[in-house]
Amino acid sequence: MRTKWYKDAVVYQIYPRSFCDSNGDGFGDIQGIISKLDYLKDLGINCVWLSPVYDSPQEDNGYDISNYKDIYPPFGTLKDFKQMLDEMHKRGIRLIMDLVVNHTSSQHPWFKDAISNPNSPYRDYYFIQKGKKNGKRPPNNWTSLFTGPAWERIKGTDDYYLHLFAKGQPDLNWDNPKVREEVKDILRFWLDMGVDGFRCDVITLISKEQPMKNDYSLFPLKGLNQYRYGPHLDEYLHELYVDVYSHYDTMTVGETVMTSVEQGKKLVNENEEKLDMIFNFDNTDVDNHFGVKYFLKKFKLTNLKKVYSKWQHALYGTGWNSLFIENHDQRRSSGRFGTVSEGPLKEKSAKALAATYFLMRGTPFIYEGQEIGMTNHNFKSIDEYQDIEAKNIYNLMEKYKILKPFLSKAFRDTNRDNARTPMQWDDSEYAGFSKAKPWLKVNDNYKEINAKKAIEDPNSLYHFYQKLIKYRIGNKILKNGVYSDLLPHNNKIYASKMSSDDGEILVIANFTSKKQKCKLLPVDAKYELVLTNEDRNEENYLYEYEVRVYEYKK
Ligand code: TEU
Repeated sequence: MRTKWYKDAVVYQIYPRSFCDSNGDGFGDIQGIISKLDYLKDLGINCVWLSPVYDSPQEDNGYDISNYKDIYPPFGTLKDFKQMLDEMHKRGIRLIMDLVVNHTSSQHPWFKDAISNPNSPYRDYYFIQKGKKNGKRPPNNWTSLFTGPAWERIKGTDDYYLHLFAKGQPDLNWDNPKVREEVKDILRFWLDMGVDGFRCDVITLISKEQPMKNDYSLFPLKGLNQYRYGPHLDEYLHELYVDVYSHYDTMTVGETVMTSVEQGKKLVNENEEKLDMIFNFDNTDVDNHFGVKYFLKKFKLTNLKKVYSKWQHALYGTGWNSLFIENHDQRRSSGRFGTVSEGPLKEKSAKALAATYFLMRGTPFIYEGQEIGMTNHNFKSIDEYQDIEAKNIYNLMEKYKILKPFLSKAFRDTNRDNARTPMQWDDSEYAGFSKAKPWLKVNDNYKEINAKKAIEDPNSLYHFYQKLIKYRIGNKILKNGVYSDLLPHNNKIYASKMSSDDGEILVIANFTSKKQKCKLLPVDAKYELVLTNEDRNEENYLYEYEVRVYEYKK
């Protein structure tokens, strides 16, 4: 029986290698997470999304899995995992795992067998095809999302295998019913252990058009239109729901890169029984062109408003939204979406953004460190980077120097390592993340920005999130209300309303560093001011980055 608990959830994403190291090897681990569960409980969240901890060669930091039913040893053991799960449940915190089944690692036994033996039973678990010109050319011109060709030649043969991401991430052939049964078996393994659901990695890429053809479009990502919402996607997602999810009280949120709002509606329509929510990236694409994060575009508040209105209205009455501004693939939100990344207005602007994205219809997600205002890191050289996507882009700029003037700033500001620096717990060495030198540099600002300092400051962003979370969970107006944008064409003030039979909630925020006149501020006493980041609260005016949340209970 599925209770749809996720509609009263606030989810905290943990990137395990960067969260907390308990055994002094410079690498986060499960016992480190256990040691911080009271911190999460005090913050008020009631669900954790845990990025992959499965056994993996870690070419893509765990998004390349070699054993879906065991733990990567530096993270700990299955015993540690079960202890963590129990400790989370004791605190009323549910756990969703990262399900990465568009591809496995090339070190997975299935793949190793498939490429070593043309008659392997695992051969068609993957896309292995003859190359052209006696193997000198790949089967088609598709390119990888991590740059370069999407086909890798199998040594000593004329055959190639498909990898939409890194070479070490061969795509699974979902048209093979045996592959789908393997995935269901993996899901049941974790659900029977008590896990509460899954974040489904690039799940809209799993169905590829057959036969796969050359792509003669001008877009650099060749093949995209033959797999981004493939012919059998709906069918496969529904199959997983009927055969697995429907038998447990689960939540599923799909990472659905490059999908339209029409496709999103189909994916989360509760009557279609596929996914409960999706991460669509229209919001994080407002400051780039064509959804390519390296093609930077100036941020406009009205563009963000358009995205939120589009998705709030599209899913109202049929599905449910996810609400997020950060994750492990995105730059930090500090300094993004109209906020400022340093100076006296940094935290105040972050509070304005927090209230704006948090109080709509949907489940809010917080990425580790977002609650204390962690920022991008000023990496000094490519040697300090670790992310495979970042390194591939850097190598592309080295190979084609002409790209450098266009991509360097974008590369520095948007590379994924920005979000993966160790969690800043306190002002001790390595920010309290570890006793040893961490796998990735700690941000230089850890003495100013850390959880200990945030908790000690009653006016901190941390405490603002704590209040937001407490206000959000169980709020009927937010759960059942309909969203409306009160100032769609205003580039300075964000004003939204949630209204339902239970009442109204207004969120009105000034996204500028100057005082702004605002006639929308309610004067009727029936509107109670429930949250703000400003003491002055003047009639008809909002101070710089001032946000006010009003509630009117019917
Ligand atoms: O991300 C999918 C994906 O397309 C991103 O990596 C994208 O490149 C990023 O949003 C920046 O543009 C998922 C995981 O979240 C990511 O960490 C993995 O690297 C990727 O899939 C492959 O599993």
